[in-house]
Amino acid sequence: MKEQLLKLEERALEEIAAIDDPPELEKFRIKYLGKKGQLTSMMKSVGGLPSDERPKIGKLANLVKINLSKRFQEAKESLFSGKVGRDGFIDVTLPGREPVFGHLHPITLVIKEVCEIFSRMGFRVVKGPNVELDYYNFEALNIPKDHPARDMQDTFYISDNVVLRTHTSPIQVRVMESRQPPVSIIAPGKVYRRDSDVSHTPMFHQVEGLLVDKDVSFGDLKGTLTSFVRQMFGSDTRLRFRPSFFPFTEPSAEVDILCVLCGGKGCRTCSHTGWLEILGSGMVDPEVYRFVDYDADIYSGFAFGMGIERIAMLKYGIDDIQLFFKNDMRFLRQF
Ligand code: 2NM
Repeated sequence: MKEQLLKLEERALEEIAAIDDPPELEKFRIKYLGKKGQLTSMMKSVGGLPSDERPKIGKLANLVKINLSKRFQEAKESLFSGKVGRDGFIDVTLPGREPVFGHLHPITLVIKEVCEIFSRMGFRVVKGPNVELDYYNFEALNIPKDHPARDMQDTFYISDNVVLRTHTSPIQVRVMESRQPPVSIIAPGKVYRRDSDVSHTPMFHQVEGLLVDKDVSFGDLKGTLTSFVRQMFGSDTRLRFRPSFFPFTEPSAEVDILCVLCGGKGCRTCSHTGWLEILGSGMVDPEVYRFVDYDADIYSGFAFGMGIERIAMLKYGIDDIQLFFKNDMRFLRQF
């Protein structure tokens, strides 16, 4: 038995020294160290030896097992280490790297939510060019040549008659120009203004809406926007319509909600008024219809627009607009 064990060890060590690929090494393990392997079988038969031989042979068998196991581990490590990829050996038993799951940016989430609310009310989402003709961005929206918004100080000019759009309204002009009423559209996208301080970024996001048909009234505007605000900010949200002015709507109104921070008592966020402005709106000025060849005696409609960063800040209680543009994972991971 002693002879047999030593022979087996010698044979096994010779074999393992010649092994240079993982399948061969696995065959070796099964052959000698597996459940039905040669060494394992011999160790089982130790129990049947005369009691005076048993301890010595048992001890020897254990030493052989330890030696072969050690050589097996060494061979395994040298076959796999440094060879992953290079020589085509991949240890498929290694745990995989956990994939990092991303998610949509908070601004994208709010744009989606606004568009979904209006989609359910029958509005169709349309997009348009970020680089826009002066005609669509200003002229057709009844914004006169001497209007301050047209100033070089406020608008990024590409050339004399080409600008980075300062709002998404030109999309609505393009749609009206291409088809007669009824239209009900929602226009999301990036807009650009020469403004950069703690509360302004030169690029931000807007969603604007437009509905034109026969017999559309200011009541339709109020009903539609009230429904939107309550879906966006909660069904018990208090809101008010406050007279305002835009060159492209008449009459015009801004919509305020009761301050989400102080509940109307007055605080820094609402400038101690108790109200927060969340969107602008109005009945489309007949002057705009002249440019797009709509008959103002037959059709009427309302339009509205909102800044998405502002809506997102109020909805999530964020006090710094710059956070949306910094790509700080500690901020973004929270949405
Ligand atoms: C606003 C406020 C009020 C508006 C008007 C139009 C168009 F093209 F129909 F004339 N589009 N969007 C509009 C009206 C936008 O944003 C504060």
